[in-house]
Amino acid sequence: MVNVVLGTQWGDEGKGKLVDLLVGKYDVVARCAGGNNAGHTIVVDGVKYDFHMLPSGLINPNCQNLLGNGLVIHIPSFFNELEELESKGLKGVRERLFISSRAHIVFDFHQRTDKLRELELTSVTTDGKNIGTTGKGIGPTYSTKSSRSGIRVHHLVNDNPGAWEEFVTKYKRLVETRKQRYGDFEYNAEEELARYKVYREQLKPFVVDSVAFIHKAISQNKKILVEGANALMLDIDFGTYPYVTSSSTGIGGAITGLGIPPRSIDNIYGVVKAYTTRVGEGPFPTEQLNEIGEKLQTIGAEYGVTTGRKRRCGWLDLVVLKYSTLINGYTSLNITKLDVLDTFKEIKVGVAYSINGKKLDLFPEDLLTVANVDVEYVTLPGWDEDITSIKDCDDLPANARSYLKYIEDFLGVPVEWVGTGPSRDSMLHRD
Ligand code: 2SA
Ligand code: GDP
Ligand code: MG
Repeated sequence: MVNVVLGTQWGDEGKGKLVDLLVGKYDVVARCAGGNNAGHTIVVDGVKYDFHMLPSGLINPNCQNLLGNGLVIHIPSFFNELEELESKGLKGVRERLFISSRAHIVFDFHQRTDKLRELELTSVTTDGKNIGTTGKGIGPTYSTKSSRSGIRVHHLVNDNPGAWEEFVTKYKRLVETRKQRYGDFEYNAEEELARYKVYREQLKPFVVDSVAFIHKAISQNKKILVEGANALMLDIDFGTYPYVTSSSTGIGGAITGLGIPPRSIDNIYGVVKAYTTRVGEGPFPTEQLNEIGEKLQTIGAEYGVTTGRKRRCGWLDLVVLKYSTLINGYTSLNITKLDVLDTFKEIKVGVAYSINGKKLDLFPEDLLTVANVDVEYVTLPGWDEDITSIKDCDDLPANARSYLKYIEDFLGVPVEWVGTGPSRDSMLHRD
């Protein structure tokens, strides 16, 4: 059985919490795309665990965890995150964690050029806007991957004679081409190489051929959960390009990032925040640059886990969700953070876009169009009641149930889970 958890909006919908809730039933949790830009928080027994790159399945002591070939991995951050989780009491983490030999390595120069590119964008774009990346080197590493000059994990850990020398040559060539592109920025390549000589040995026990790993698990009928990172509207093809991340964050990334056949996938769970948030630049039609947005931001504690940035906030956008559902084919949904809406007397939902009075059929590809759409809203009554201690969906206030039903009917996808608070037990399940 292979099930997939995906972000449906612009990220931070609460995917980590759903994965944490589900992992008890799974043998393997696999990440398929992105790197340490996929921050999420899981709260278990009052302890808050921050994840950036590692799979959330590490919380379950019986679960194996894989970083697939579609990932880009900054090795110092990998070890830092591992040590931080161990210091919070997670046991046996090292024995249950595996890295694909085909994943690409994020070097410090990728992170440096991520920031240099952001600076450059502020001067070369007409609106002076950069992407608002996490600065973790994600885009530059996918760039070197696509231009076929990237360095993969197997290049580092290879024991064949001459392999280390070849790694050094590739590395130096890459640093040189980055300097040609960005100017001779100060960079201590020899120091980084010395560190990698040590990482090489430290990393070996984690490295696997992930194709063999995942197909063995499938053939043994193991239960596999694919943990999506970021979200559909940040997808390199389908998101609000160029204000996107550099990987396939939708269902396509689950397939190419792990090497699994589409037919092996059973369920695709879409995680939907009951309102919308976005970090970084880019258009956001239902954004509320007013006291409503501020209230959502404050009650929802909307800060980036990786960079601490304030998240922009607005109403739920069903035009986005319809588009996201078409592409990813969700079999059921998890509506999260419904409790954040508890004190709103009225709740608006974006249901259509129009431009110059003409209704659009679908979320548009052109950002100038997105930036200029008029959003048609439907106003639904709030419930004005604390739902955080409710244990059964049937006990939710009538208006909260109507809100969920409205989403279900609009998208034609059943709501299977409802989040009513940050902790593990604040999740209602509907059969
Ligand atoms: P990048 O660094 O190249 O992937 O950035 C490109 C765009 O993708 C957005 N992005 C994200 N949006 C929401 N959450 C993300 N993860 C962290 C979190 C972010 C943080 O969980 O909060 O801590 O700030 C994430 N990662 C990338 C990014 O904002 C750019 O718009
Ligand atoms: P992810 O990137 O999709 O995994 O999401 P993040 O962890 O970055 O952001 C979601 C945030 O919302 C985290 O701080 C969660 O603890 C919190 N959260 C998740 N579900 C709920 C919920 O139902 N209610 C509330 N109040 N918080 C939630
Ligand atoms: Mg997140």
